[in-house]
Amino acid sequence: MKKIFCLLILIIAISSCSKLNPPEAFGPVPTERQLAWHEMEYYMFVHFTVNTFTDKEWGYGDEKESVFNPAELDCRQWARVARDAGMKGIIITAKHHDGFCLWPSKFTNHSVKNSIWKNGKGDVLQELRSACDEYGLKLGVYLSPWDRNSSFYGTPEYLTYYRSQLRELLADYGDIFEVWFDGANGGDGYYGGAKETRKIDNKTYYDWTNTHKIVRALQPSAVMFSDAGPDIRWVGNENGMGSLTNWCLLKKDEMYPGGDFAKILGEGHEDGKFWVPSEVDVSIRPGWFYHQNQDSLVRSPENLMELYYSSVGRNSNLLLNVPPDRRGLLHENDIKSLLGFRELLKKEFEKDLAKGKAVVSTSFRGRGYGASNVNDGKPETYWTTDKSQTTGDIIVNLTTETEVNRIVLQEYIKLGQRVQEFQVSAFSKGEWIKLIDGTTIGHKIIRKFPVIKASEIKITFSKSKACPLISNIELYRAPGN
Ligand code: FUL
Repeated sequence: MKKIFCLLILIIAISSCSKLNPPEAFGPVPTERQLAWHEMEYYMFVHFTVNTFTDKEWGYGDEKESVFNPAELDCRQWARVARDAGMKGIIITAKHHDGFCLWPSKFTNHSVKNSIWKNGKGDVLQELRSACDEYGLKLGVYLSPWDRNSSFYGTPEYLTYYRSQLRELLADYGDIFEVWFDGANGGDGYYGGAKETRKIDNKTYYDWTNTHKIVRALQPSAVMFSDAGPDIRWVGNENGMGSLTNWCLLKKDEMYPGGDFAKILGEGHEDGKFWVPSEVDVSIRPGWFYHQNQDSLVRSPENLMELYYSSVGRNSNLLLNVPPDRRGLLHENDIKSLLGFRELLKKEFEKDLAKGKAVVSTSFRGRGYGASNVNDGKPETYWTTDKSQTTGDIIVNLTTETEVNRIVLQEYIKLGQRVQEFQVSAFSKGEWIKLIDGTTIGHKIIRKFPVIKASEIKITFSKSKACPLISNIELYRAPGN
């Protein structure tokens, strides 16, 4: 009897695990490295070079190496602050447009090895690598294609120089999660003493295809960022504004770094053939580099919260620049804002009101794809409809009238980005009231609406390229209205 009972339990367990008729991928899908990147959501940009000491944003390339002397440099402080602020990694300007290298590159004299910092024996990249490891952060590198110091810039030899430096960075500093290729290109500069204007053709000069191969070979898990991908795209502005409609898709073969594509970069291409999600890069101060006269202009915790909504809340990652000062430390004002923002964030999303609540849908695909998957806390489960059905409703029953003012929605992007239009409504005082008209979702969106007392929240997926796949829904009552 006991044996039969056990067998029965086993059969029930096996059959409840086996899902029927799983959906197929629709359109482009993210690679493993892109999926890992989506999970990162929020990380630090560090702009640091000779400019920090010359008070410039773009160094001309003729700066004496001796100006670089961060006497109290402490990468552990940067990493500790980043970790405490809730960030998952740090991307550093290993070389900015001035050409000065923060590591002792074998291919130039314009680097830390000729500075007086640590008698020329220092290596900022090495120190940051160790600090990131200690604090559980990932490391990324920015290597400016434009080099105002190099005499090679503008000639074919420059590509060999650039790629040699890239190889050093990718081979000698452990795992790199993102390689950042800037779009600013060509103009006047020192260029080894020539002091002239050098223009290049963005479309052809850099031969990016072959540079990308180096990254793939040396760091297969790294994503590459530029205006046009290949893995991650610029969002099209430096103000921290992601686009409400935001496809992770791009016709990247029609784009090139430094081109005039701001609007397209924000929204992506609905019919794009490649998965190239957007990253929002923005500074905590007016400048990218540290300037003492901007100490009072650091963004407030509340302002950082707005940035979070307009980036992470709009299916983008947030790359927030926090530039170290001349000591080589993050400034006290910046730290205060970052940690203040971290506290606000905790309060904003303190208690998920959808958690543990009954969720129903007008229809679902069958066993394994029910609406209860959207609030089970498991990113691998999702609700979906029949193959032929591209619309559907999900209702979260809050049991009693509850105040709500935020919603988080996530698609199961492993099988593609699908939702084109959705609405959110609340059942309040006996009627349905529409709160939000939305377009795309993707990895994640977070939307605000005025506080409403509701017993039920309905999400209507009214237009989708294929059956919608929703992996997560959260509801919050954030402080304020
Ligand atoms: C731009 C650069 O010109 C700025 O100096 C900064 O590095 C920013 C992130 O990208 O293209």
